[in-house]
Amino acid sequence: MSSRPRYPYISSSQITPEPVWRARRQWMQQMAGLAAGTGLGGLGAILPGSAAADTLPAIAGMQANPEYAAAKIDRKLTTEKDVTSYNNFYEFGTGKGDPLDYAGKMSTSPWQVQVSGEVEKPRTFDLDELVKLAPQEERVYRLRCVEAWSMVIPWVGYPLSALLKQVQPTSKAKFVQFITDMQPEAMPGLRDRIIPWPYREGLRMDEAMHPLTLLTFGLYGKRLPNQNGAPLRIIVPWKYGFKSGKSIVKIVLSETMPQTSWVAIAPSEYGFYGNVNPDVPHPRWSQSHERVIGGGFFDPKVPTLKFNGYGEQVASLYSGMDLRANY
Ligand SMILES: Nc1nc2c(c(=O)[nH]1)N[C@H]1C(S)=C(S)[C@@H](COP(=O)(O)O)O[C@H]1N2
Ligand SMILES: [Mo]
Repeated sequence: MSSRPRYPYISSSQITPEPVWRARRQWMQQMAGLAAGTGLGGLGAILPGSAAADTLPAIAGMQANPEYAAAKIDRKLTTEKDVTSYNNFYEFGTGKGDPLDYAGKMSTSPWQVQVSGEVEKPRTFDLDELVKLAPQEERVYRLRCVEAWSMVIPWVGYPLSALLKQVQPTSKAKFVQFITDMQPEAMPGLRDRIIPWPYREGLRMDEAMHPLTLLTFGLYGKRLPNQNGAPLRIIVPWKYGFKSGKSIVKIVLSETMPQTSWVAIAPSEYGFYGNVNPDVPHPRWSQSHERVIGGGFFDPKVPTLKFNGYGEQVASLYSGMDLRANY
């Protein structure tokens, strides 16, 4: 994250404009269909290249929710190739290509998630049980990252609130912490002490319960590839990428603000909130503009939007807060 990407630009030879265009067009058609009241299948059913074996059935059958999906996406979807080959997952190394090269060895089945802390009903869920909690929704979001680059990714998942409601947070629950798995045999990055492992992230309770905060199982209608955080991760679309922990095994609710990895390492650079904000530069780079992954070397950067463009939905969570002090 703080280290320079090894190959910061995707060369134009890696871009496949036609499939991008096709995916976007099909997405728009799906949106139009839904707006017209037709219940179409999920992305998994319509996007090209969705290998049936990789499709997560209960998720792929979900329907898109036009309220959250189409309106904010005024850019092309990032190609599946870029989404799955240009990653941050330091357990597998700090290079953007390391997760693709090394995450294949991570074991993702069986998988359980333990939910504990300030809850009335602490419980350990099997992955299948979590998939079954899914309401009929599927959404597309932008993900932005601290390096001031961005992608538009058709994530597949459902609001984290559906899971949190199952365990009944106590009145003391003010924060939620997400803890990533540790598999020393499969994760060469754990030998480097860049992060006090395991990777930990967190949200305030109201952020975690916000309908835009997604418990994510897939992308492009398929199960998450390991490098993107299989078998489940968090996506918080109005925050920088580091807030979205991958390959989560524990969720802990607490009364006090939990420790998070990046705040522990570099508190002056990364705050607990991590809200996308063009007015608050990172100490080592501006956040006013972002490079769109998949564009050409000479494509101009585009202006970054406050809260990643989701201000209408989330700004009220921070009313009265100084977002410069609480970065
Ligand atoms: N466990 C874990 N989760 C993580 C990271 C990590 O290194 N380890 N990197 C974060 C950062 S800095 C970013 S930008 C996003 C990248 O997600 P993506 O590779 O799916 O785009 O994952 C976040 N979640
Ligand atoms: Mo990041």
